[in-house]
Amino acid sequence: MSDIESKPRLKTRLKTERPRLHKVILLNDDFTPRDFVVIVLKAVFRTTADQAQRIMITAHRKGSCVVAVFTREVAEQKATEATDAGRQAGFPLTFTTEPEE
Ligand code: TYC
Repeated sequence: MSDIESKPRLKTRLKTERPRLHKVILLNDDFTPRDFVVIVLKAVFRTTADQAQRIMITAHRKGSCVVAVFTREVAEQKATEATDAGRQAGFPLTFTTEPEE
């Protein structure tokens, strides 16, 4: 018998678990203009001007800020789209994702 053989699972899943949500995180840098960060937040994450301003200023002061939470696919898609918008304009603006606890 193989050493790695495991007992058959007896429990059947009765409930479908909700997918884990992933945070999109905005990282500060020294080069991207503040106004550009606000434009990207409004366009990609559909925030109001006021929310975008607060998120940008928090990342600027603290180094990073959670923008929003989504399913993994949507979080990765939006982080990529927002990071690409920065690259296209020649800025090092970066958005990352991480799973929620
Ligand atoms: N720190 C940038 C500046 O002073 C502005 C900025 C804010 C850039 C937030 C990125 O996530 C960021 N021009």
